[in-house]
Amino acid sequence: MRRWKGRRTGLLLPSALLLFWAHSSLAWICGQQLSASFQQQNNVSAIVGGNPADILEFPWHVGIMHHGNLLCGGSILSEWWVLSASHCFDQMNDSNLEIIHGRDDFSTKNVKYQKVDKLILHPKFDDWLLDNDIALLLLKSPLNLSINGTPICTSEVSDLRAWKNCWVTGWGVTNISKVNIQSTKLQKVQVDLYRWDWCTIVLPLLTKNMLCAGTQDGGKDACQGDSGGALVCNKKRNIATWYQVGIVSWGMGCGKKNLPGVYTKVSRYLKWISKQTAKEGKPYMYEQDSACPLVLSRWAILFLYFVMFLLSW
Ligand code: 4AZ
Repeated sequence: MRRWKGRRTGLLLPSALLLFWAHSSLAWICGQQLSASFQQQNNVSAIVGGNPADILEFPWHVGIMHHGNLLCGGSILSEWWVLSASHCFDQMNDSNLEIIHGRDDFSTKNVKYQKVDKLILHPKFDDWLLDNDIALLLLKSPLNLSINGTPICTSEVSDLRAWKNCWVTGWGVTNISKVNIQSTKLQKVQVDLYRWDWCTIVLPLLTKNMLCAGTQDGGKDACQGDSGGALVCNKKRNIATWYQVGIVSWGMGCGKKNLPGVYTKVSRYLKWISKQTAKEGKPYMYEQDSACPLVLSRWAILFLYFVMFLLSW
């Protein structure tokens, strides 16, 4: 009995340290959404057919500002890096670019700003086809990662059938008939990923670096101003973690039936991202498609609390 008591006390300290590490690391572990409130509300029409979103649901979403105006959306990849679309920055240098993060309403006073140090556009970006529509933004100082500023995960998985529960967010146009009206409150909408072969029938200019997503009846879509924002999904075999599958890129109008929105296919660019980020001395590592990814979810934390409870009892 006494031996068990001694062992128990010996286990208590490592467990407490593990718990402390787990809690503090949750902020930088990617794709974790600490609010479990992906609710459907059907009373407001926005992003085009969406609903208001809480930043705790999409803590990786950022806005990219140019001279104080909202230019595009983006997503946090790490404390140093933001992912967005190349076409947002056509013929623009990196001066006067800033990101806003940590808020779902960018009209509120305490929005957090962070200056951009370097803009990296894809060298093969085609501004006519919008092929290779991807850009990396290196920040001047690192982000303070927290529950309302969390990186999104990326993965090598290229088969779209591996994904479920896909959402797109943005501060873009909410009503196609009022193209100048952008939303100051972040909007979210759920969309389905479509097979590339089907997409090319309705959108013949699609390249292999693009994917298309929408809904059967139309009416739900990203729109002007949402560009650069993330299309995120869960893996069918891991619904606790969010991955960025696409970047809002283009479309023929917004929310039209049988004309889905077009997104840059992120899995085609993971090696490019790794190379660019390493070159700048701030390497970003994406998830290899291993059979057993390390997922430190809130369930793991709860389990650790349970172990602590048993040990201290
Ligand atoms: C745009 O102009 C834009 N419906 C973005 C997405 C879509 C259309 C236009 C998709 O930024």
